Amino acid sequence: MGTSADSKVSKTDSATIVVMGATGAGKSTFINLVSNSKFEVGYGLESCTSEVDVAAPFMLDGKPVTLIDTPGFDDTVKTEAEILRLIAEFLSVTYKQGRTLHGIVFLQRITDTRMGGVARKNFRLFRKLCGDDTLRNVIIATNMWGNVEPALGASREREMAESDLFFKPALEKGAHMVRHDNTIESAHRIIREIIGFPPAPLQIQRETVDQRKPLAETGAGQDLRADLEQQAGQHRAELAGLRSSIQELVESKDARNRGEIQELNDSLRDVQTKLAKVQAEAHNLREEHEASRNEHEEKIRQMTEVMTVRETELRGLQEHAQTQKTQLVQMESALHEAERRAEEATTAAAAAAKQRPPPRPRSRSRGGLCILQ
Ligand SMILES: Nc1nc2c(ncn2[C@@H]2O[C@H](COP(=O)(O)OP(=O)(O)OP(=O)(O)O)[C@@H](O)[C@H]2O)c(=O)[nH]1
Ligand SMILES: [Mg+2]
Repeated sequence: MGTSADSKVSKTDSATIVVMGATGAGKSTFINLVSNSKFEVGYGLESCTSEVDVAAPFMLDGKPVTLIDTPGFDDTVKTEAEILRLIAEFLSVTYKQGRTLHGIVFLQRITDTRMGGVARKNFRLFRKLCGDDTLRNVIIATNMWGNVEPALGASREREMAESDLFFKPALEKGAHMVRHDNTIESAHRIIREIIGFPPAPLQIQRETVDQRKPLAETGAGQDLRADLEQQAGQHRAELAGLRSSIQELVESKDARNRGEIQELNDSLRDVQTKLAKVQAEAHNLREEHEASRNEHEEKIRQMTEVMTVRETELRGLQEHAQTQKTQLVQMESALHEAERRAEEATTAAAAAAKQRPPPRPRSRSRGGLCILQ
């Protein structure tokens, strides 16, 4: 392929891993568990993480690992287009800085009774972000096993893995599916596996950086645009239906229909609001606001600078600890050697003492006579 992307390797000898999944899938909990971060964790229906956030790096197998927290596409505060833009901008800035991802953890609750439209759309957009080539760097981790009867969980897991509508196509292209039991050991197993993958740029990074595509023209952007157009089409059809029903009732000039006309007018306003929202979102996706993008990119750059400094500090600490360990080992071995030599000297002295002939009786001379004692 020979693009600039191919020549980019992980900037530092560290691993960067993005954690994704639906709102409430347990992304922040997973990150807090391994990195000792204090990201807010949600207990209600509202989304907790509405920004892309960098966790404190931690060491695993001698390598600093940094996890990136992301909001779900079904965020309750921001629209899908806003979330896509947030994630895409973060990925594009870090990629420009030469930081290539080791992989992605996609968290999926095993407690979800149905992989409905929202969950499927979440995963579809996720796949468009990654592209097929980087699915090898993806681990789909099912969690919340403690909240489901084991046999039921296993049957859902099978269904997700074997259905064309869910994970099967991604698994066939190299993604892995594992269980996460919310323990640090399980999180480490997942991260270790990802650290073992060669870092690879995601499709959205190649598109926005190497091919300089605007967000709306990327695979994920086009997918979202098509979805928004379809929603707008549905709303327009609904509006047309409502208008013609209202027209008929008005033309009948029957006073008894007044209540029904009122209800239909309320529904009409409701659908008009929904249509306006969808249109605004489509506009938001198409429009690139240079000033706000630059401001946001600057924020990300500052965030990633801190990330690099923290990784370097962590590596420095690790090296310092390693040097101290080596010195301690050297001192211990010198001590053992000194003890061994002392023991050898004692043994040699004892052996020499044994081999020495008994001392000849000493004579004492007294007045020229030798008196034997
Ligand atoms: N039983 C169980 N509960 C979990 C697990 N992971 C997360 N939770 C709970 O699920 C809820 C949501 O977790 P979060 O970590 O906030 O989820 P999130 O994906 O970061 O959510 P957003 O930031 O809103 O997108 C919290 O109440 C967590 O305590 C898990 O592995 N097992
Ligand atoms: Mg969160």
